[in-house]
Amino acid sequence: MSNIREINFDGIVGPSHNYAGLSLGNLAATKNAGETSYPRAAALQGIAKMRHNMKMGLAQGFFLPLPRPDTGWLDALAADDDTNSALVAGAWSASSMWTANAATVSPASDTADGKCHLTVANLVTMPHRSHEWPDTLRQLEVAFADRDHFAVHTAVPPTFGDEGAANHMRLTPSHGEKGLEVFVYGRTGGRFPARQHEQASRIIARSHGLDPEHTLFVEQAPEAIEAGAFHNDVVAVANENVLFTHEQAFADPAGTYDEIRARCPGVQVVEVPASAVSLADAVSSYLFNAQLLSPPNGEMTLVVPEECRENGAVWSWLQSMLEGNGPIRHVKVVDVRQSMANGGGPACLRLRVVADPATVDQCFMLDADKAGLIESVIGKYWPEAIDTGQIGDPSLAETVRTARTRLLEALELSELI
Ligand code: SUG
Repeated sequence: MSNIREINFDGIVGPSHNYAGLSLGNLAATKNAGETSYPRAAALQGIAKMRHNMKMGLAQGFFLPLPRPDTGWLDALAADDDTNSALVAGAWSASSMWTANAATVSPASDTADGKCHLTVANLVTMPHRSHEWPDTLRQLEVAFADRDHFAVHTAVPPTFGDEGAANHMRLTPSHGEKGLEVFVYGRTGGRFPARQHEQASRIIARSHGLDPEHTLFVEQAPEAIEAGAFHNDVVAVANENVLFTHEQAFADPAGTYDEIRARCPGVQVVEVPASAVSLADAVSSYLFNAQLLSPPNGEMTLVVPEECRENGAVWSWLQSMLEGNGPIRHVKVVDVRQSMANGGGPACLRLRVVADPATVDQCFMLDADKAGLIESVIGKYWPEAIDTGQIGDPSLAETVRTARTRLLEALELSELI
C-alpha cells in the first residue's frame, strides 16, 4: 500500500563548519565572517531539530556531510600555499548542510511519467558551493536508487545558475495530489548576485515533465535580493494550500497571488505586510525560512528559529497571527543558531521530498535510535570549535576527514566515503 507523504531530508552539519564569510549578499554570513564556529554544537542543534519534527509524527531523513576539504577541487584550481584564502576556505566549506539547495524535487503526482524527479543544483554562483553537486549527486543516486519511483538528474548546464528547492514552492490541496510548482528566479544587475536563473528553472520544469498549466515562473522582487534575501525561501514558504509570504517577496505580488489562485483553487495567502515586519526584520529573523508543516494528526505548524522570538516586530506579528483565524495554527521555536550565523535557517537545512518512505534507501531515513547513534559519533569526533585561522591546517583536515568517515561507517554508508 502506498504511503505518500512529505519527508524532510536534513543535512547533517559537517565537521568543518566555519564562518569564512564566503557568500556575498548573505548578510548573516558576511556579518559573522571570522567568528569562531562550533561544529559539534551546530551538528547537535541540527539533530535536535530533526528529533523535534519526528516527535510531531513527521517522516524524517538526512543527508551526509560532503568530503571536506575538497582537495580535488583545489587541484583543479591549481591552488598552492599562496592561493587566495577564500578558495582554500571554499574547499573546507560545510555548506552542503543547507540541503534546500541540494536539488529541486517534483513529486510523482506532478510529472508526466509518474516518478518523483530530482535535479541536483549546480550552485554555480558561489565558488565555495559550486563544487558540491557531484558529491551531492552521488548521494541522491544512492538514496533514491529505486528507478521505479525516482528519476535523478544531473545539474543543469553551468551557464544557468540553479540553487535548487530554495527557489521552488509547491501548492496543492494535499501533498500526495497534483500540485502547482512555482519557480522563483532573480534578475541580475543589482547590488547582490541573483543566484537563480530563470532558464535554469525552465530547464528543470521541462526535464521533470511538468504540466505547463501547473507550473509558474515568478520573478523575485529585486528589493528582496537587495535586502539580503539571496534565496526566495528567505521571504516566502509554501505548504499544501498555504503560501506564507512577505509583501515584498515577489516583483508582482498581486499578479503572482492571482495566478496561483487561478491555477490552484483554494490556496490561502498569508501575507505579512512590510508595515508590520520590514524586509530587514524578515531577513535578520528568518521568519519565512521556517518549516511550514502538516503533522499527521495535527494542525499546520510553523517551525521558526529562536531569532524570531528575539525580534519584537516578528514575535508580535506571530502572536497576532495565532490569535486570528488563519490556517497556520501553531508556532514552534528551534535553536539552530550555529547555522543561522551563516544565513541558514530551519528551512535551509532541509530538502522536502514527497514520496513513500519505503521507496527511499533506508540508510537515509531517521528514527530515534539512529539519531542517538549519530549524536554519539558527533559527540566523539566533531571538532568543538574552529577558528577561521585554522582553515587549511593539515591536522584539522585529518580530524575533519576522520569524523566524516566514522559517521559513514556507523551508518553503513561507507560506499560514499
Ligand atoms: O549559500 N551560506 C549559505 C546559506 C544557504 C541558505 N540556504 C537557503 N536559504 N536555502 C549560502 O549563502 C556561508 C558560508 C560561509 O560564508 O563560510 C554560506 O554558504
